[in-house]
Amino acid sequence: MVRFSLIAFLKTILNEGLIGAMDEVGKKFSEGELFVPEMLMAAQAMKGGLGILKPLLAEGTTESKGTVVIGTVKGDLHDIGKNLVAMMMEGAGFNVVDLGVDVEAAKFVEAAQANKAKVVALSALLTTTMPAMQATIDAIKEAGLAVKTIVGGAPVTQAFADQIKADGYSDDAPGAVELARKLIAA
Ligand code: B12
Repeated sequence: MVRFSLIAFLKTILNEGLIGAMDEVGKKFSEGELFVPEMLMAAQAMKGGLGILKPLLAEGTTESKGTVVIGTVKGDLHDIGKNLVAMMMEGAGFNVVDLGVDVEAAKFVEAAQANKAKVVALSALLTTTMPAMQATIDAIKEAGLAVKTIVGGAPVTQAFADQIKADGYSDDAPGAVELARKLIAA
């Protein structure tokens, strides 16, 4: 009971405090009211907040549910959403191999092979880097890996995920965890 309410509390901090504030920053950037330095400051604050939440969310999980390789695709430096997905995956008991940002397709393939990953999770925040998701999924299929691919990030949609033949899409981090669970069980 206590654990349940702690998780609900952490989710409120995440969704209403951290992510809500970041949405506001994005809106103000679009409207020309904030600029890249302010976005960077907001990103630093978000990272600090996530650093505090991460150990609390991971508490109490023991047995690994399998390995998830995650990264932001080639050309893209945004990592807040990716970090959030990684953190929630860890919290849910997955072993997470985080390749960071600006990750080449070949690196995803290599890491998935080396770590016997069950899921490869790709993040992209720019419309210009969405094609790198397609290139990565193509490379994974060409390598013949028995791994499920999931995609996400603000510009990504279910239709785009279907188009590039990803196994799954979610618009948020808890959804990403659910997807990974379902795909592994299937
Ligand atoms: C912070 C930020 C930055 C920071 C990034 C810092 C960092 N360490 O990440 C900095 C300042 C570096 C930056 C740079 C740029 N940015 Co920027 N940035 C943002 C901003 C404000 C917030 C992004 C964010 O972190 N959101 C919060 C997280 C939690 O949300 P999220 O990433 O969407 O993730 C959630 C879901 O999408 C999902 N998810 C994410 N990944 C995955 C993966 C999987 C597998 C799954 C299932 C789900 C999933 O779960 C997450 C949690 O719920 C957005 C605006 C916005 N509101 O999106 C612009 C935005 C993405 N940036 C934009 C732009 C244009 C740029 C620059 C080109 C600016 C410039 N002129 O230099 C550069 C690009 C640099 C590069 N090559 O990548 C545009 C993109 C426009 C477009 N359509 O392509 C946006 C939309 C701003 C705007 N309104 O114009 N940016």
